[in-house]
Amino acid sequence: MRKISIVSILLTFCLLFGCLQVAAKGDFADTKRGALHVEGNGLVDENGEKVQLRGVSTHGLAWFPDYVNKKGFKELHDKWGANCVRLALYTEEWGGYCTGDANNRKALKKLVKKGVKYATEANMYAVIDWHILSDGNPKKHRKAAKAFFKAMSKEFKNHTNVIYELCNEPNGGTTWSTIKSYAEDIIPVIRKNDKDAIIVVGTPTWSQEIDKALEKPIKDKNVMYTLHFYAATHKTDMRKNVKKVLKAGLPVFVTEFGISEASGNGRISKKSGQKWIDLLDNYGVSYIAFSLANKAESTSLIKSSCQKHSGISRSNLTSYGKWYYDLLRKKAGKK
Ligand code: IDC
Repeated sequence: MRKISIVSILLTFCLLFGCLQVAAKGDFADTKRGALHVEGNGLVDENGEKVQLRGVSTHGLAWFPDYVNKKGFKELHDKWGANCVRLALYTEEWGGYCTGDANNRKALKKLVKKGVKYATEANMYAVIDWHILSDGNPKKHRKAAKAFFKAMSKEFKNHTNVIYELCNEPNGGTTWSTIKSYAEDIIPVIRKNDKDAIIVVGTPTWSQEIDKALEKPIKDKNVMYTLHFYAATHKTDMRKNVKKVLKAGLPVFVTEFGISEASGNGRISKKSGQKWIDLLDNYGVSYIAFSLANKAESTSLIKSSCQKHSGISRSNLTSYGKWYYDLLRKKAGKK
């Protein structure tokens, strides 16, 4: 009798431990998880286990190229507990991919390749972000986008950790039907080289109106939709809308967020930020914080007094940076 109860205790323990292991595995992903697929409203790995990507976005690559740093990226993974990094390639702003000359394009492409290499070496997923912003309508640089994604998907066709983000934040009244037709033009170009990579498509009004995508989704099994928020500006109403969309099963990826005001400046709200994170965690939605830079603005993770691109310590981070660093570490089971 006694023996049986010891055996059953042991068995229960093993079962519980096994479950915990699975939960831990499902919670923190690195590239050993292999190619990701969309299932329901989120991502799963090769074994069908849920994956939540949590990471950091660069600032504009043209402005802050030095943060694409081998050691720095490794630290993002090993120390911060990030499992993905986003490479923000502005299309129109200063030094943008579509405004500069051929040399500029060449240098930026090189930087993206370097970024993917370092992310891969550090066991992270990499999001290649075609960062439209002042250009508002993604169709404005459709040709350049097509050539860019053709080259990138060719380059990375054997990578299972590269994710393509087709248009950061459509705005200026660009409708979902315009964005959808742009995406349907670009997706086949990528699919020709990589038939099942994850592709993330921006949504109207600075990627806030994901409900528009729910009304008319794109027919492709590995497409997700972009949601962006800045927590000091975007609060309860937007969260309600997002919850509705997630409940309906739309695959959502927060490829960029901050806890400052939408301008990237002003005050920060950790309270609203935490509410957002709780919602996203609850549904296993992936998220990426903006930005890995020391620019003197509220949405910078690094203090403007810090000139380092690696070896960055917690004390080098802004209040927002510390908040996110602690959060990432905790989620990755580092505390
Ligand atoms: C901002 C940067 C700022 C830069 C500007 C360029 O923080 O330093 O001068 O871009 O126009 C977004 C955009 C993102 C913005 C960020 C903050 O995706 O490019 O970065 N933001 O304004 N959407 C909402 C906020």
